[in-house]
Amino acid sequence: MLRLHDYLPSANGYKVRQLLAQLERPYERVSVDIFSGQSRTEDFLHSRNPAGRIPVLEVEPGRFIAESNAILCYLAEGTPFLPDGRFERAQVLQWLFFEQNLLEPNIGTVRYWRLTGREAQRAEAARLKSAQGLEALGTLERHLQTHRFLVDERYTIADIALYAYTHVAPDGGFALHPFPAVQAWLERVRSQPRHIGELPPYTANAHVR
Ligand SMILES: N[C@@H](CCC(=O)N[C@@H](CS)C(=O)NCC(=O)O)C(=O)O
Repeated sequence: MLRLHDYLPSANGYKVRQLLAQLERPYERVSVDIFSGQSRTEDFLHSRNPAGRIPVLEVEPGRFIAESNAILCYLAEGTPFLPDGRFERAQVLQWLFFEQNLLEPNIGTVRYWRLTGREAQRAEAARLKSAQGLEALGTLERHLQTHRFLVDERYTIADIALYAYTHVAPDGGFALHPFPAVQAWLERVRSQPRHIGELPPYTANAHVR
């Protein structure tokens, strides 16, 4: 049985839960309280993920994969969520790398800082990341003006990965009304069978006191 080491409010974890639900793959969820340091213990760092982060998928006892988008690729192999063609697969990777390089570190981080009381201490960094997050939304908008889904006109793990932080961007102060094609795409993603719905809010211990 697959085991997912996870923190429910994590949008990176949400991506994996979303794909597992759509694949109808049973799994055991192992809760990791990242704000009490459970992903930074010696055991976690040495046996699960040397980077000290979730999500981590345990594919069989003692074999672990970290990085949400690597986990998506592993699970989607041989399914309609990852195209077979070399070109289409590279396009999926294009969007997965874009997500990790330009979307999650900007939109995800500003949202996290804002929702957990960390933004005021990092005002200048937040301003820069907000500008870069808007640029990432502009990139998505440009592509989605002429495409129903990110790759090959069908729903793939690229859509799952990009949806995770884009649908909660307003929590980070990113208004979505200037991006109508993005909004329409979010709706198309939400209407896919077995969509798992909302991302749970941060736990109380995520907030700085
Ligand atoms: N690039 C990684 C990012 C993982 C990540 O940043 N996870 C956060 C939760 S969203 C975490 O575990 N943070 C705990 C820590 O840094 O101690 C991925 O896509 O999985």
